[in-house]
Amino acid sequence: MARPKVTVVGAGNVGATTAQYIVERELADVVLTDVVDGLPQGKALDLLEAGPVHGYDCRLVGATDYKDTAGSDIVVITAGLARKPGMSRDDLLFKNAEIVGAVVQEVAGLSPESILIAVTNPLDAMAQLAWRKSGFPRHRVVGMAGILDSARFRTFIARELDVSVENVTAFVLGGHGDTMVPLPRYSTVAGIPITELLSKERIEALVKRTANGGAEIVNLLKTGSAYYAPAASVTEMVEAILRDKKKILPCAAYLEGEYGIKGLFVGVPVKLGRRGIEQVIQITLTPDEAAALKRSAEAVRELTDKLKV
Ligand code: TXD
Repeated sequence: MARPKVTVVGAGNVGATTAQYIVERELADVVLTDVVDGLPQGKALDLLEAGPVHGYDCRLVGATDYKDTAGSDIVVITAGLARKPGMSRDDLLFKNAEIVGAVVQEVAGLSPESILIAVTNPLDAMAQLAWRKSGFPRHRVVGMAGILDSARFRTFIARELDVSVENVTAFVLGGHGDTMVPLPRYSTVAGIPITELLSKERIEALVKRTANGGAEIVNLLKTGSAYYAPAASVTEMVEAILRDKKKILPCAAYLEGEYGIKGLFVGVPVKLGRRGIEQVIQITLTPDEAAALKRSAEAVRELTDKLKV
């Protein structure tokens, strides 16, 4: 059986690391593209040459030309600028909109049945732009953010309680940014809500660190933003789709009334399988949580209004 094909657009930190994780798990053949000639070719060849050592047979191709991407099952879009210290995700809006718009125009025609995974920031607005430009149905365009945000929250909870990260689940709603909405009562350690295990003050501190998790890394790295955990998060989505796992994951999805939000990409729990977003999972929110989600959606709406998408 032919292996699935995944295109990763943008051979920078997140894109190249995503390509690496995909082939290391033998999920798909990968086409890595970028505008900088030599970069995707060099990284793809280098990764291909790690195959004999790691023991994967996946093919990797690097290209600056989109024709190699034709017929992809999934297209991951990481092309764009990343944050530098002092920049917000929203500062990237117009430049990255130009880049993502051009990328989608190229890939949508060549892979008309593909599922698009948007990664470029500001995430929710870029996912919405990708959806509009592609003309794809809403279940085939999804944004990566919530898995990363909840992975950060899970890390901090596990460290705080000195338990395995495997025991910790976390629930994060909302846009990818300072207004994200972690839900402590649905975040658990071996099924026990963290509200039973940690004081309100400690939970608030961990929530705050989660919301600032991206900036914490940017301030340390100084010349770029996080990429290992982001790439791992994208890879989990790729796996859920290609292996039809029907996994419930927090992702940016286009809402048509779910959670009282209409016509906007916002982070919610979705079921990811071979058809893409197979279901938006709805839960009842407390009035405070609903208000926080509304505020988060308004912050996303401001950006999509600016882009007129
Ligand atoms: O949670 C999330 N969604 C995110 C998002 C987590 C981490 C990073 N996030 C965002 O992803 C970040 O704010 C950026 O907007 C993107 C990519 O981040 P990365 O860290 O990979 O940035 P790099 O290393 O600068 O790589 C970007 C690459 C670089 O090689 C450029 O040459 C290329 O994108 N690029 C393009 N490729 C193809 N086509 C076009 N037009 C193009 N323009 C730039």
